[in-house]
Amino acid sequence: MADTAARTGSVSRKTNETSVSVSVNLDGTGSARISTGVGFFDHMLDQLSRHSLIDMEIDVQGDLHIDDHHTVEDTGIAIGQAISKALGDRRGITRYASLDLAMDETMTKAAVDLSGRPFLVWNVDFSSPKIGSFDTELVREFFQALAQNAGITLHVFNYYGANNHHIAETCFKAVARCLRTATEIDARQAGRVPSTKGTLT
Ligand SMILES: [Mn+2]
Repeated sequence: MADTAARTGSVSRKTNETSVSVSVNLDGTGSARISTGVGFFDHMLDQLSRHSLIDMEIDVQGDLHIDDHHTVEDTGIAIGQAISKALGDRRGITRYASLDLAMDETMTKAAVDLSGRPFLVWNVDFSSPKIGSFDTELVREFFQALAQNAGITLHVFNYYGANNHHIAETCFKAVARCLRTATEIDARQAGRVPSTKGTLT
C-alpha cells in the first residue's frame, strides 16, 4: 500500500454553522495552507502540520459572530475524518507513539494509539479562560473532535507550565510529533495491520 497508494484524505463538510474543507497528505513535508478566520487557531494548526509533517490544506468559514466554538470543533471533526481516510485500513503503520514535549517553562506529554477506537484522556488545565480572544476550553474541544473522528486513542497530560499560550502550543506540538511517528510506515510490519485482531477499523 505504502509504495503505491497515496495516503491522502479530503473532507468537505457544510452545516448551518460552518463550511469546512480539509485535505491532508500523511507523507508530506509539513506544508500548510490554513485559514479558519481564528488567528490563534491557525497558529496552532500550523504547528500541528509542521511537526507532524502531514501536509494540510484547511479552509473554514464559520459563524464567528457567535464565537469560535463551532469553527474549532468542526475543523477538528474534518481533520480527524481526513486523517482516518488517509490511513485507510491502517496497514503497515507504526500505530503507537508517545512524547514529552518541553517549551520554555512548560512540559506536556502526548500518547497516541491509532487503534480505530476513539478515546480522549485530557489532563490539561489553563489558568486563564482566554489566550488573546481565544477560549482556552476550545483546545480540549478540538482534540476531542480529532480523536473521535480519526479513530485515535489520545492522552494529553500537562505536567506543568505557567504561560497559557505555551501550554496550548505544547499540546499541539506533542500530538503532532506523536502523529508523525504513529502514522509512519514501519517497514518491519511488512504491510500487515499492526494488531493481533487483524483489523484496526
Ligand atoms: Mn506560539
